[in-house]
Amino acid sequence: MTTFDDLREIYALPLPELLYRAATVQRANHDPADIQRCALLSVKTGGCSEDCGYCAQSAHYKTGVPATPLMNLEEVRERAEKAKALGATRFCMGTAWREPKDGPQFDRILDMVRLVRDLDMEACVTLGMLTDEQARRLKEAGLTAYNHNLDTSRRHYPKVITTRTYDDRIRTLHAVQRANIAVCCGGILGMGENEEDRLMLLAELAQLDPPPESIPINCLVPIAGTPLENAEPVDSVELVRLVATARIAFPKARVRLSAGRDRMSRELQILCFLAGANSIFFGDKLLTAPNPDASADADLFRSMGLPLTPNPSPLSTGARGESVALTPHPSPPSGEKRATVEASAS
Ligand code: SAM
Ligand code: DTB
Ligand code: SF4
Repeated sequence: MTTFDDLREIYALPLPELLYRAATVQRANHDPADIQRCALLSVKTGGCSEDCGYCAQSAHYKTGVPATPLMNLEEVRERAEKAKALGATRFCMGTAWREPKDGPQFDRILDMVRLVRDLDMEACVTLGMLTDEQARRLKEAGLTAYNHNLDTSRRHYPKVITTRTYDDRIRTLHAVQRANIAVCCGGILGMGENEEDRLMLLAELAQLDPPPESIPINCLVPIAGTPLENAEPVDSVELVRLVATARIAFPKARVRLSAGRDRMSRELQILCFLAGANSIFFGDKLLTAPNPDASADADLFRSMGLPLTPNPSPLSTGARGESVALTPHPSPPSGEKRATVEASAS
């Protein structure tokens, strides 16, 4: 198992060596042209009882995000079909809940999972804390992965969230694993933690058995009205180092470059992909915050010379193991386009 000391050693390598090792691990375990695109939908927004210091949806802060009821199935179906047509291979749904209550709302979530699976996409949900029985029912509905982030190190956690503990989070991760659902678990950079805290988070992830199937690395999207509204942006090279370290420590995982891409240059995002990130959220909105829009991401992929198909080579597989190709390959980038230096989104 990778320890904190191992991680620190990897992280501190000279950057060219670190990137070389990360790219080597990447190529040994993945098709380097395969960057998964996941769609994200907030199926129940706002009014959450937790006090997560980064979150637009906490009822503890005045963020201007109104609480809305749980979406109906038809709306979710429409969004999922659209996402699939745009090339998403995973559909992720989030709720602003501390935990789901059993009853009609949880039953509707199960139906949402079924409808996404029936569209042949991977289904992921993030609903807060779960019981063993809820995890079992999600598995039965066909859930591919459960997203539940540890967010930061154990020691930094109480500075960000007071309404639940680190061990509460770990208990849910274990319930998910007992139900044989893949774990999607990562964190947020830029919440006042230092580089050691970030490595401590990776060390916690390394203790999960099996290790997470996917690791979202979010950069804080500062939300006006939350305690972290004025947090400093994350240093770009620190982000790249962390992505590369995660790639080396978790060779098989999808390392997902998650929130915060709309404030990253195209070049920084590309550096993260070279460092081993192989998944993004796409669509112009995350849960409540902005994300690069479809045309910015089309530019990003075009500039890398990567096709916009969900599975660009026979090495990659679709939601249920089969190869799928939904859209034609784009034409290769023009020389003029490649020479342009510009920020990717905004
Ligand atoms: N309520 C559930 C929970 O907390 O587990 C699920 C929804 S919650 C919004 C999903 C994840 O989004 C959080 O665990 C956090 O890591 C991430 N997140 C929330 N607000 C964010 C922000 N402003 N910037 C970056 N990531 C954020
Ligand atoms: C994750 O790690 N990042 C996504 C997803 N899992 C659910 C959420 C990002 C939220 C960004 C802030 C917002 O949209 O409110
Ligand atoms: Fe609620 Fe999740 Fe936001 Fe925390 S991160 S306030 S639990 S929606």
